[in-house]
Amino acid sequence: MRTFKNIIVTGGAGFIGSNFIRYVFKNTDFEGRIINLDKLTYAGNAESLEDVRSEYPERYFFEHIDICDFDSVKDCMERYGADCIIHFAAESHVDRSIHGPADFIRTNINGTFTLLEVCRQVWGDRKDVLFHHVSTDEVFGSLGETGYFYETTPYDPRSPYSASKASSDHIVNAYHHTYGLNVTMSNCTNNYGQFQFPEKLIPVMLLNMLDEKPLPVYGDGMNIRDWLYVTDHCSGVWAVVCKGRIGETYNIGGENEWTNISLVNRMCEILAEKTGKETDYYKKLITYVKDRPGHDRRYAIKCDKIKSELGWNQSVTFDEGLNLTVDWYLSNSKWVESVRSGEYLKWVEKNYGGRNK
Ligand code: NAD
Ligand code: TDX
Repeated sequence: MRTFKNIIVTGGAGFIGSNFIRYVFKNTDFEGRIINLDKLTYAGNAESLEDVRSEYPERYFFEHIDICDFDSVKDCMERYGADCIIHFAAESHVDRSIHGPADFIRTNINGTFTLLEVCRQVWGDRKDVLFHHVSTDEVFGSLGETGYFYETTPYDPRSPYSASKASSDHIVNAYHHTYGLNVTMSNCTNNYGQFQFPEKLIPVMLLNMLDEKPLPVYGDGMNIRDWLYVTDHCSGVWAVVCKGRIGETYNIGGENEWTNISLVNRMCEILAEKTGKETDYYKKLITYVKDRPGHDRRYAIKCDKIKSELGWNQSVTFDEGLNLTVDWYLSNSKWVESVRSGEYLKWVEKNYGGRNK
């Protein structure tokens, strides 16, 4: 079991990173400090961790830094004496990568490379340190009706997003094999839960239902995704960080496949139960729209390795997770509005000196 004193979490103001930081403080026996290193792009919202900031003022720190900025990352690592980096920061939305791939290449590839270079310089040959890289099942490509992605499945990325993540995975592995850097990696399926930016399927659908707007289902709605509740991803990452074998990759999955259209229908039912409206009131909003170019048909992951080696398991069922998620969005309309309107940028300006420009 590895222990660390000063962990840098990159992308800690994003959806999974913010849930991860909260998870580690509240659900593990970690006693050290966490430094949230984030550029605060449109997807980052430091306010998502306001509860953590006020509960752990001596142990939680925020650094407004771009992972592509070598000098600032190096200074941050040295100032805090970081002995672990858990790397979530990325451009993460496939649709955006189709419309504008440049940021994906810059952050996901050059940013990961920059972090690794800093680690190599600052850590040298130290073996009491760890670089954990958070990646995705999308690097494996697209499945037909049968089969699964294993850790050994050859990479076959097909969108600018997945190609940039695949590239970063290879660079991480290269730093392990070539320079002996202590690394671990995890590749996870689709996450959902609180604080997810309203550009991904579940929050888009939910917020459109509430606003009585069309529910845009791409193509024939029969694309399949494997869904995992975000805190189950967090516990998986933490298990790999603490116990995973150095140089190894672990798949993390929900074992919970849904076609997009069945999922949207299920969300209509859940919301109708909560609002007292007829299910059809929401279902009539479903609108089939033009498909995403190169839309991967099916993702499904086998995660036996993390289960048998590290004792990890999912703990939240899909119905529980969807109910928790819907309840959270219903009672956090202020967060939703601030993210949608850019109001949180004003908050950042007030709290972090207006550097989020
Ligand atoms: P997100 O888009 O919600 O958050 C990304 C965070 O990274 C934001 O806080 C943003 O400000 C920050 N960031 C972006 N560019 C940066 C830069 N240059 N320097 C510093 N910070 C920067 O993403 P997410 O959904 O939380 O995903 C986190 C990680 O998990 C990503 O690496 C993603 O590839 C991976 N992943 C996501 C999912 C999913 O379903 N969302 C599934 C598997 C893996
Ligand atoms: O409005 C929509 N309508 C729709 O039909 C949106 C936003 C999505 N979709 C479809 C496309 C996908 O088949 O729903 C599915 C899920 O789409 P996204 O939420 O955009 O996720 P996906 O493209 O599967 O990628 C996600 O999972 C893997 C994350 O965004 C990635 O960061 C992660 O690596």
